[in-house]
Amino acid sequence: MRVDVVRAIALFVIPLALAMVVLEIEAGRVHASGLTTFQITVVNTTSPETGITRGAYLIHREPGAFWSAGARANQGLEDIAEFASPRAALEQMGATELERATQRGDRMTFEIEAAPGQYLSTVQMFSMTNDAFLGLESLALFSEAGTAISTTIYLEAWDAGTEENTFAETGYSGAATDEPILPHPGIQGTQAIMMIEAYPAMLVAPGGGFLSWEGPERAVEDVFGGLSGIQLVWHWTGNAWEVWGEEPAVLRQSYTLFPGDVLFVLTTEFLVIRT
Ligand SMILES: [Ca+2]
Ligand SMILES: [Ca+2]
Repeated sequence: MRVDVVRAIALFVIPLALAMVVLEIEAGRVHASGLTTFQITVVNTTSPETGITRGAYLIHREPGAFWSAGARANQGLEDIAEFASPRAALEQMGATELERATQRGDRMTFEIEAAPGQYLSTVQMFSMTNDAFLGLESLALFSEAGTAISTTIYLEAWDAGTEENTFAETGYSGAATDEPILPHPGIQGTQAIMMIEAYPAMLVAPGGGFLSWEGPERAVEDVFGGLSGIQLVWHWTGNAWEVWGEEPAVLRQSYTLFPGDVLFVLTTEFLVIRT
């Protein structure tokens, strides 16, 4: 039985691969819709231990759009670095809020969607400092060939250059300064680990095809909701095919997809399945 399944998968995967090659030709259109999901996890490894507050991330096309080493801080960065307020970054730059990771060992996870040519930048404040921040600066999310990148980044502390570093003597508000963004002189070494996992979209040609789920754990409703053309979805349980639904309404019930799950999808339309 298992051999038959493998053979059947091979018969469908080869035509699917050809379909993907054709689709690559239309890469501009496909990529413009932002088909790659990235799951990003930040782990607090601060030393000495402190909190990483809420902040913001920005997906952008120009390197340095949020911040860059050696430049002056904009309002979005300054407000996060000084008092953990992402409001200016959200309102003036179109950034998105990030959650906190309060103690060493705490982790926070968020997801983004991005297209080739886009960069990711993040900013979060260090508790118990004047204007120290944890940040990722303009990470290219794709190779020049357009392949989504999974990677691990070791983040260090930066000085926003907008306040004197006098926290131990005078408290949260240091005197204003006008200095460039530089590595923080008082907080050295890795302060957080950021793991970035790319989950590109999957494609099924009209007629149908097998799908090996490569995304994170997901409710089927979130994956298939909004797609049209689906006639039938079967799920391989390990020794038999189980019918999951004959129409999208059924698929919007309580099934969950796990990494490695194999599906067979019968469809009348070309499906772009976002992970
Ligand atoms: Ca400073
Ligand atoms: Ca200030």
